Amino acid sequence: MFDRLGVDGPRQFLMDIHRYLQEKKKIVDSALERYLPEKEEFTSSLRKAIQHSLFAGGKRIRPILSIASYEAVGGKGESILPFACALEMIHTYSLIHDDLPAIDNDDYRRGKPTCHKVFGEAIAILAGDGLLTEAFRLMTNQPARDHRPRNGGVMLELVNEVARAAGVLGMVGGQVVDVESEGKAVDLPTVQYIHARKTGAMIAASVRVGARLGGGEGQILHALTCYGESLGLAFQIVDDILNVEGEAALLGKNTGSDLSRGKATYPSVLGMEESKKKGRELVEISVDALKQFGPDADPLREIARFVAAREY
Ligand code: GRG
Repeated sequence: MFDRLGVDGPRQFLMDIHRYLQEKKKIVDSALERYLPEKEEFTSSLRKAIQHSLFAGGKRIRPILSIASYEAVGGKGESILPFACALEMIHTYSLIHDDLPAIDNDDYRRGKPTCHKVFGEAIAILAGDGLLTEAFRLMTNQPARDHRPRNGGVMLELVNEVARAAGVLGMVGGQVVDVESEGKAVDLPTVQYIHARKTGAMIAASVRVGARLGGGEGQILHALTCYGESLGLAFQIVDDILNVEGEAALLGKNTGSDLSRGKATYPSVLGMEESKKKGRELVEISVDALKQFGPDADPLREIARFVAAREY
């Protein structure tokens, strides 16, 4: 098996992770369809722009991580789904805005023309704003029964946690330093700062929200936090590597843009081989963090390895 982080040779799979990802993606996709307001309820251009980006074929890694984490701690049923879908809405908003001419100016995303290419900049900005806001409506709009989880009061804390990961202390804050670092020589702590916030915070929050909603606390939550943070950083390192070595057709977006824009990335600071080594170490740390868990955490273990091996 070829591994994106440079690990060669066959390995034993704990489960069929591709089937698992497909099944969970289907569940997330149909929940997203259900949770969007009815088509009569909002303006057609906005609905079309949101649907274009939301259903363009994303991997759904963040919602799937939240479900896998929820199930790893014994969570049952569907109360995770509004949070899982909210995380995907926030992620999709960030991609729409990231692709805008004022930021990365990308023409393709998820194998399709970017939102602003199809609908114009104004509608793309508003589609992103709409998705971000819908995410918070969805997280706070659940039936009364879902407002009484085992550890009462946790719902408000979870919404706060998602806001923290998405906002100035997380994704948006990291993105600002990313934009401001373009074309400059940056050091490793700066790249780590950018990656941990721009990408890592939402991935770690996805894992933590799933765990907390499923009733995970104490040592269990601590271990899953360590898993999520290491995996989040590894995810963006692989993304950096794919921007150099990946295939645009598989990725559904253009490659080589980081170099041409002088972006702060792991390969630009550490070089390709060291970046792969760092990515491997982080994936190992994330899998090691799950030592105390049994087979219920196998999906999380295999998702970490999927991240290391991903081609898209
Ligand atoms: C407010 C104008 C304005 C911009 C904000 C916050 C922001 C823009 C951008 C966040 C930066 C960002 C896009 C981070 C995510 C980077 C990343 C690894 C994206 C790819 O994620 P995948 O591989 O994509 O999970 P799919 O398409 O599979 O969902």
